[in-house]
Amino acid sequence: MAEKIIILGSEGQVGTDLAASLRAVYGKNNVVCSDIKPATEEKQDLGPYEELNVLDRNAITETFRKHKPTMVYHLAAMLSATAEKFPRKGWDLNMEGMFSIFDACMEFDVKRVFWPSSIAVFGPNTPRIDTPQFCVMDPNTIYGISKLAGERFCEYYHQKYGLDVRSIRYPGLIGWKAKPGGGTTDYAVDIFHQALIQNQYTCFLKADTALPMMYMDDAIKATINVTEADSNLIKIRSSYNLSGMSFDPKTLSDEIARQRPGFHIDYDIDGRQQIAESWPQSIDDSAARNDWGWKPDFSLETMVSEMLKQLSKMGVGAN
Ligand code: AKB
Repeated sequence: MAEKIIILGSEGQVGTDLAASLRAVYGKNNVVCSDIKPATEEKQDLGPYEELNVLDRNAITETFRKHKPTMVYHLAAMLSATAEKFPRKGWDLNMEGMFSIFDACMEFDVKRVFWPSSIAVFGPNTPRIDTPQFCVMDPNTIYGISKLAGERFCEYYHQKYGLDVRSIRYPGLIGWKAKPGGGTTDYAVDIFHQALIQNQYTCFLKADTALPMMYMDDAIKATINVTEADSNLIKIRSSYNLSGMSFDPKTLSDEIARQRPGFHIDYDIDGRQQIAESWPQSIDDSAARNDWGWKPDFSLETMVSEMLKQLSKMGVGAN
């Protein structure tokens, strides 16, 4: 049977890249994009698009009835920094959104569901270097708490109801097609825009705050690979640790300056520093490597060169 895919949250940072990749593989009409943002002619030219609020169960039922998806990627969520500003809204969107999509997947017999978790599930008492797959998890942000609860429900829905949910813990993601919104790791995308615009960036995290990061192409590869892997290979039904690279703002800015002489970084630390300090610095992803063959392609050097190249092509910093 031909696959029919629905992406919830397709206008976000991951959704934008994922939609393009899935449409290239499955054909544009077999990938339905949906987001709370209104439809535009431009979006509809790229393929089917539904304006959809993941908290609106009736609208979700209608959309699933209309498109009969075989696979669902549920990406709609509020990220760490924004959820700290709007805790109740963050909790409701992240949890209720997940329940409404999982329930619709059960009702319409969806074959597979992808739901992203995050390094935010870890907390101040988690080992911060090479963070193990299984360890103390005591997140102290609303986003992290909702992601950890979500992971438990992924496993629960799989064990109790047989829903085939797959999940990975995204590190900070760096891509050029869309900007992130409201995360603690957003500096690692903004820095490239500012490097091209004014060869200078003011960072909201301290110079030596190392965090796990990943180039978007690797994140999309992992997302599609874990969702399409044979069911018997998916041994962890909560969420897989995933690693690409780890760096701090100083190391990233040194590499940008190497590739773009004259670039310099300043620091003006804000509340996101506290969130970053509760997260791991690097991740042990051996379970993902062993179970479904995960392997990243991009290093710090190749990621920086791709980001500068692609954003320049888009005209960022021109004139
Ligand atoms: C955030 O910073 O909130 C996200 C994440 C690590 O999940 N990028």
